[in-house]
Amino acid sequence: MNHLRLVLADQLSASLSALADLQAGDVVLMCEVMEEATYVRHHPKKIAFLFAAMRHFAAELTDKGYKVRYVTLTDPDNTGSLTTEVERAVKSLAVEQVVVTEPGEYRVRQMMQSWQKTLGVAVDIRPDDRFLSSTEQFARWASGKKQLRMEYFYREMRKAYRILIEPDGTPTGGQWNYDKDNRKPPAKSMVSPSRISHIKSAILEDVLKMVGKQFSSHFGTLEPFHFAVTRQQTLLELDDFIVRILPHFGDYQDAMVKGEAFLNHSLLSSYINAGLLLPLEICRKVEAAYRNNRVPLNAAEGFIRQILGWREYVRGIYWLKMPGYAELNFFEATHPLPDFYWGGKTGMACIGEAVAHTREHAYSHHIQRLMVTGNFALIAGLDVKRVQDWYLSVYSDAYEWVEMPNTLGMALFGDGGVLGSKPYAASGKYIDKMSNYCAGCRYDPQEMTGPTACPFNALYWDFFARNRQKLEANQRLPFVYSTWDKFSPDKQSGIKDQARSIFKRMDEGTL
Ligand code: FAD
Ligand code: DLZ
Ligand code: SF4
Repeated sequence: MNHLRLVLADQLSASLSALADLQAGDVVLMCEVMEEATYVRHHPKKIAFLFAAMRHFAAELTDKGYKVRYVTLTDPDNTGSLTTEVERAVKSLAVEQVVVTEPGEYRVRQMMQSWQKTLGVAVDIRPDDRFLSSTEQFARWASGKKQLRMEYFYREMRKAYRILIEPDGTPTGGQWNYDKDNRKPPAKSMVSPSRISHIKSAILEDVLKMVGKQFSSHFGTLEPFHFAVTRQQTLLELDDFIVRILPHFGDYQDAMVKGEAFLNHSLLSSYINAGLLLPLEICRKVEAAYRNNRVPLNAAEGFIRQILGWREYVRGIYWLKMPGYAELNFFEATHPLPDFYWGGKTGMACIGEAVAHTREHAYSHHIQRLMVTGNFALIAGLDVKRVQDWYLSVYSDAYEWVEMPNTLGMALFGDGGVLGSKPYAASGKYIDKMSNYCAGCRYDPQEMTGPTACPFNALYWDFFARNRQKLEANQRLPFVYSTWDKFSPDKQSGIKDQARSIFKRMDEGTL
């Protein structure tokens, strides 16, 4: 029986379940399709990264002797969608069964689940065992719990995989979490460590030319292009990160520095999410580096927590809560997305910086995503769907399973507390402490009202005042409302007037 094995752009792993038991006569199908490249207007760097990595992966399979049907975007016969390309292949190859690995997006799973009926062919949807917690295991962990806190899930994962666990079952170093040693403000004159670069292959050059022509109207610059596009190249980046950059990862995890997009972050998320690197191999290598005294414990544990903890946890939440999760909007936030998210002019140096990094690299680091663009969207009440579309399209690592819980849940508190116990709202003072942005800004983080007051300050208080009914009972916000109530009526109305003026300037494009 001949099988058609579909491999999606984010399934580029030799160990993929859809490729297990590959037999002579089977065909691997990979297709670049316009529908996937434009259902949100992805950053050109993300499209080029995925198409080049797909082409390399296909070439590696061909070299190993497998039959691959690779459909390029500009192939005149390309019908433009995953469904119609699977249909075309099923018909022309007289296939009896389609084998796939479950996709990372609910939308794509719905699509796959319809194929058996609409295409009249058996479809075998296999679990994605590259993740370390299956959707069933996560559901079991979540079952009966009032609160689904990442920290407790993470401890279970550490025990299950015996990562940073001593033979007697206790956490290495005696603690589960070393965050008290992490998250320092930026050191003076901090710069990003250098990164290794790769020689561009002919495959990559072709893709860059094609993407440059086809997607020039999408937000973001295509070149210079710095991504690794083969497993070999991503392994080089991983090893280089562990040796040179990881030792200071924890210390400056939350720091933000003008002109420095990467600092000590790994830049590995796009590779992990596309399947070029596997989460378990990364955690094992990082643990080995700690045990060989090459990386301190706070850095190793902090990094492993991101991958073994946060990454698996957000994926668990996504599949546990979908499809209803996508419809949540706890604060009924509907304000249109201001132009400055798309590179329009703004005097807010922090936003300008985060958006510039995003445009140039299809990347900004976690704290910029959470505490700058995310925090602004939260306290300004920006439309949750538009904000999610923005995050999904502009970052090279974005797929709905990871983007949605992070944006809707973590940054916007749009799920009302499924993922976080309180909104990550912050005033300009937090950004001033963790960055050197404010010194070069038109606004002053110390001022609450007036034309040069930092917009984050009044919006912060206005957000809590506006949403008092929904937040007052939250046990983790004890001081917010008592502080607000201590403000004089004049101060309160001054803040509200300031917030109104900020919204007006935002809508006029002069903020
Ligand atoms: P590092 O800081 O080096 O972290 C190491 C790794 O840990 C990352 O590569 C990633 O695999 C994992 N990780 C860290 N934090 C998270 C997290 N919160 N959720 C899942 N994995 C995590 N991450 C994505 O991969 N795709 C997204 O679409 C995405 N959207 C986000 C949207 C918002 C609003 C926020 C606040 C965060 C988002 N994140 C997303 C999480 C995080 O910001 C990125 O994983 C990280 O910035 C990627 O850069 P890095 O590889 O240098 O990460
Ligand atoms: C993100 C993306 C893009 C830009 N293009 C393709 C494509 O042409 N072919 C493909 O198989 N997948 C693509 N993807 C990824 C999918 O849109 C989707 O996000 C994931 O496969 C869900 O797991
Ligand atoms: Fe951002 Fe406010 Fe600082 Fe300006 S003053 S950089 S707007 S936090």
